[in-house]
Amino acid sequence: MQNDIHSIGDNAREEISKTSTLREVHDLKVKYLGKKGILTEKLKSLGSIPKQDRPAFGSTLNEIKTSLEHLLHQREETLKTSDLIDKLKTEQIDVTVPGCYMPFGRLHPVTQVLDEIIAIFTSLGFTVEEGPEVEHDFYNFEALNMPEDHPARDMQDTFYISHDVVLRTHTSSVQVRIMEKNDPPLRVIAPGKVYRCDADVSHIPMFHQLEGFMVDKHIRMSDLKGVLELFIHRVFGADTKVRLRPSFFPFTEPSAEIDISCVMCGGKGCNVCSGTGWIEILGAGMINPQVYEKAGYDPEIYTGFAFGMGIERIAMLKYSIDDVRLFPENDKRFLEQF
Ligand code: 2NL
Repeated sequence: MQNDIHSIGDNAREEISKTSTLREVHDLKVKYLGKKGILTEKLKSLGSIPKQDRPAFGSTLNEIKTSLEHLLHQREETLKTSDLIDKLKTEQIDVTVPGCYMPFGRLHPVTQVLDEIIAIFTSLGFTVEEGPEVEHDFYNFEALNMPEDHPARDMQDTFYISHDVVLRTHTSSVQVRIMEKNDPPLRVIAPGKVYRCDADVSHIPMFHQLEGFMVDKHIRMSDLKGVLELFIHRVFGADTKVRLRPSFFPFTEPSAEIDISCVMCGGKGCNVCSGTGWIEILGAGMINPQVYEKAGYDPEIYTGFAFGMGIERIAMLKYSIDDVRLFPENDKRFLEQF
């Protein structure tokens, strides 16, 4: 019996001396001293040996147990230290190695142009409003003087969600919502994404628009001209010439399209302006009294102007880009140029 436990102790010592990881030390602890460990089981069996042998047997067992505990602890400390030394050797940081170059991110060109335009209008006292991209037929068409049978609805290649819900085709819908909830005087711009079922070099199904309007007593066509001329001169330079050409929109009367002298040839005539020297960049007009009626304003008291522009179009002219599809493509080689 005594020999038996002495050889258990010898085996354990031998095994402990061969350990090379903390995991192995832990496993030996469990094997010999754990709840179901070899020594623990022996201690439990004390009751089944002859009474006179118990004290000697018990004290030998305890001696072995204490010495194993001591050895395991020592081994653990030795391995921890050598682990640390290894780590210090292999995980050194050389603070003199040059860092990795982290490329800067940048704003999308459409966002840059949009931010620039927003800054111009806010400097003139316009506030910025946003609204839903999924819009009710009423705000997108009906309230803008385009009733059910209006040919302008056919002109718009609209994405219908259901019979009377659409993806907004312009951000005028936001302005209608603003007029419905607020009384004049108002100076508001509405930038955002709009959707039309169209795709070629100059059309993409989702693009960005910025519309604006100003309503108060005594607002005249000359106010429209003054504000938009100032805007154009800030974006394209003070030398840019501006002209208003009569046009038609259901929501404005009278209406005008606004041309600027060609950004490429300066007005001489080239293939960008089809030889005319002029490029169309904005639509505008005096708000149609029909629109005021839907908003609940008295057209005898209030007048105002409104305008709308495509942001991609402005960005294309500003940066001489010839294909609008480059914007949503998000090719880094294109985006990194801005
Ligand atoms: C264009 C033309 C335009 C408006 C938008 C507008 C909005 C309200 C009332 C009246 Cl709430 N008008 N917006 C007016 C004239 C032209 O946009 O060529 N857009 C790209």
